[in-house]
Amino acid sequence: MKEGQALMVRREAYVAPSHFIDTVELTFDLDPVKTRVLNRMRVRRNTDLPAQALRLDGEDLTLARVMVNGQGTSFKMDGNQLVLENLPADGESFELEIFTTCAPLKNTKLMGLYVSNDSFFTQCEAEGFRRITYFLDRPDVMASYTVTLRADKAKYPVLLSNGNLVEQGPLDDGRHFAKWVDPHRKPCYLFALVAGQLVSREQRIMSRAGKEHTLQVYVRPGDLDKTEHAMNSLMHSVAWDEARFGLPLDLERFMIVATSDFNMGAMENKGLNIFNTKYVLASQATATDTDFSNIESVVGHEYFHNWTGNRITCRDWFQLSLKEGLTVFRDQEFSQDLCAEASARAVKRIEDVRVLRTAQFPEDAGPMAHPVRPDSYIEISNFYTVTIYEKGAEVVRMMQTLVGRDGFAKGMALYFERHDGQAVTCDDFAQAIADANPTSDLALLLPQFKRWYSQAGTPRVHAQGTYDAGARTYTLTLSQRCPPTPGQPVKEPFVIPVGFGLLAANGDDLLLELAGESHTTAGAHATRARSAGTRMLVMTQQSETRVFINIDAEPVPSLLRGFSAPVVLEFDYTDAQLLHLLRHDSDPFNRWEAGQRLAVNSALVAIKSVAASADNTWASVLNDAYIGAMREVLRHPTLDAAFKELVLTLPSETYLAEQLDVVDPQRIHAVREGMRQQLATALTADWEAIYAANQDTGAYTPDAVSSGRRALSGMALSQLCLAARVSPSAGSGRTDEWPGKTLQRFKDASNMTDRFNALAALVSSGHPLAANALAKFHAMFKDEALVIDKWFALQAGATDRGGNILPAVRQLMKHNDFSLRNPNRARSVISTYCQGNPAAFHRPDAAGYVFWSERVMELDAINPQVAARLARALDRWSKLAEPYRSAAREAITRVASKADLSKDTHEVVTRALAD
Ligand code: B3K
Ligand code: ZN
Repeated sequence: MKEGQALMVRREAYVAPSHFIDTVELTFDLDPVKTRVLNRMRVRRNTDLPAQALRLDGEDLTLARVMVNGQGTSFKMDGNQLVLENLPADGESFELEIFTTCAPLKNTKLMGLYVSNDSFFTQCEAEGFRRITYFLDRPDVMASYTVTLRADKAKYPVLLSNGNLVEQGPLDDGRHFAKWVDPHRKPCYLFALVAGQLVSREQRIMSRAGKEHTLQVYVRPGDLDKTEHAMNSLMHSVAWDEARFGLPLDLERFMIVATSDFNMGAMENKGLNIFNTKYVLASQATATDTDFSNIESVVGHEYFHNWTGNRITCRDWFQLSLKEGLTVFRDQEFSQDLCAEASARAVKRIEDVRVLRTAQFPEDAGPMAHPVRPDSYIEISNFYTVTIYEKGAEVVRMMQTLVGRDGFAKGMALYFERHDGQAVTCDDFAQAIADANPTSDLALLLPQFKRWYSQAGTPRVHAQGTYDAGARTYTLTLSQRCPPTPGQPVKEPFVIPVGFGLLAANGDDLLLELAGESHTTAGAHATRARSAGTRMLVMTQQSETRVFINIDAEPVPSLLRGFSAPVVLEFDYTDAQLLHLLRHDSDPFNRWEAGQRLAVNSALVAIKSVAASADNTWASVLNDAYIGAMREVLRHPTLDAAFKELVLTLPSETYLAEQLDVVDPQRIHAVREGMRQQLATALTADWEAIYAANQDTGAYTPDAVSSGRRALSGMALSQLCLAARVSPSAGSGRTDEWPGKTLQRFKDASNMTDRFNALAALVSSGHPLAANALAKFHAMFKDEALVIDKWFALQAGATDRGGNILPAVRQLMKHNDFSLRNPNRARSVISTYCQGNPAAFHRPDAAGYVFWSERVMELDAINPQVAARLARALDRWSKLAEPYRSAAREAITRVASKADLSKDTHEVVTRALAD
């Protein structure tokens, strides 16, 4: 890869397509070695532009024939493009027929048409359709598709494509065919086909409008008993989108198909979603509560794309967040709305924010930082990022905050009224939401609000509060700044909604009255002026001050409630103030956040302390007040278990690293481990009580309440096994019994969550019983690929003891069950080690980085998308302390200098080196 710059695609260079393709008739003769594809299109020139050649994209295709209106025609190749000149130049349509072949069995990139477990699957987003046939492979070219599949009937009894099955029947030589017509125009990235030995669970449903639909979930024979949850999730999704946004299912038949070889989570192809098995298959014996909840949100996510993404799609790939940010927002809202209790909604919000802060904030601060609507890319696959998805969802969430929930629903309605059937931009979306709410802050501030789309980086909001006892006022000053990011040295102020409250000494929310704001006015305005609880302060300036009046005693401020904006909030809280918020804040997010801040503060003091303990062990990082507060949370009579588990979970090593200018991963790990051990030993009796109280969650259901109890009891086991190792005489004095009890729990468990938690507790404590349990676990689940992924990941992610993990990982790669070609399996070992186990990966001897560079290069030759994701493990190299920093740089340089690197990996490593 040397052309780098030349291959850069720029948003500003967008031009409409030279031609339109109105209809596409595809005929496939499916054969793993050589599949023949006949593509007959009706094409017409875009008469708004000067006449020009038609340039069709293609990749790894063998071209056999090109015909225009039934006649052979001249063409030339320009790189990967098929160039047709001398085409009919009037606005009339013409028929273009292209005959190509491709080799699905050799397709290890898993883009285009490929074979997995003897079945055919496709993945076209973003630019995979060009690996199936020559085409205008861009999302603003929308066509009607008719697809005929022909294949051996015994080997491929099920033949699926988008839309409706209109005809099927036998052919000669044991072959058969199926013909599908999609009633909806679509961009080619939503095309899909599946062929193979599959079975399906089927469900008929009736929409609110009285229309009947068939829902199907296709899996390999033997997996049918693991499809009930996916089907239930799909039914909930259909009902939710109709109820919340008035968006019904627009197809007679909606299919989900699972495959075990898939680059990502799932794909929203029109009417024929293709999923990674990880997000479909679940039974209580094989899937954890987290798996169940991920399935619910991914099934929801893909289904919601049917409107946000498919009915209205992206004009170009720079607009990716138009569909992804919005659809993540929708799946987050869906999961929250399915929660019966308010506390479970809060738990879901905290989990979402945790992902944002541990994955997106580092991205926004590193070499791959990009705006929610990027300005350029080399390989679009690299921009399916947490910024586009999760930060994009936060931007949509802020819009909802600024216009209200009903206002947002009105905005969505206007968006569909204006743009249904079109390929549009992020501007079109924001404009529709604002226009539907003309008096809202969003409408008034729209150009400034849209800086969230154009400026990268995480803004930092600094807050300062002063109480004046004489004047009975509380003065709050908020200021914002956003650090520079690649290509954007200076930022303009953002619109930042800051959820705000003031807590009295008894913990109650104070009445909020702003100086100069009348409270004599009647009606809605008066309510707004004098409101207890949360008030949304909309920041627009670099710095602004507000004065709250009639405050009788010094309050404690609660800022950024509900995490109302994707920013870092800086406020110089005292420990006493944080303990007050942890105890009383009416906003559950900030209650949790207060506990996290306390833990972060203590961790940072230890990490930054000059005098490291001689052997890098840390016995008393946490103070008594913190431990007392955690005990109070554990013993709290009404807080629910899921919330307790979140509060007791210490900030991750990655999150702590982001709070530092120079990162010593070993030091961070040692301090955090010390904190974990302190909680384990100081609270042993409480952990025992918690385990006893939450051990039995009754007949298995993956609902929020019982999942929360399993999560908390799993945490208790893990803490008790840790206590047994570091302090066998703590608590009841018999902590050394816990590893044995945990092994028994592992054996007796009636569901995967309890079983896996017990196994993980043994493994993470490094107890000798772990080896035995791991072997048993493998033997029990040797035929369950998704469980074996967990088995691999647990070992690759285990606590490093004296550098033992890297050799174990190398050993795991030699295991019979290991395969580099299967993305789930490769990720379970390699990504877990390089991206999920910082202390094992960042070795002073650089062996972790050597391993990383070998795997990136090895994977790059097989599957560039998987390689490029792994390549991002060293994004934050420039923050590392020595010797890590130099060694990491050397490893990245080694990858960057490899000949024939894919443009995926090339883009990631060259951006990293420019940091
Ligand atoms: N839209 C797909 C992502 C496809 C990525 C291809 N590199 C999944 C999703 O976000 O729903
Ligand atoms: Zn999506």
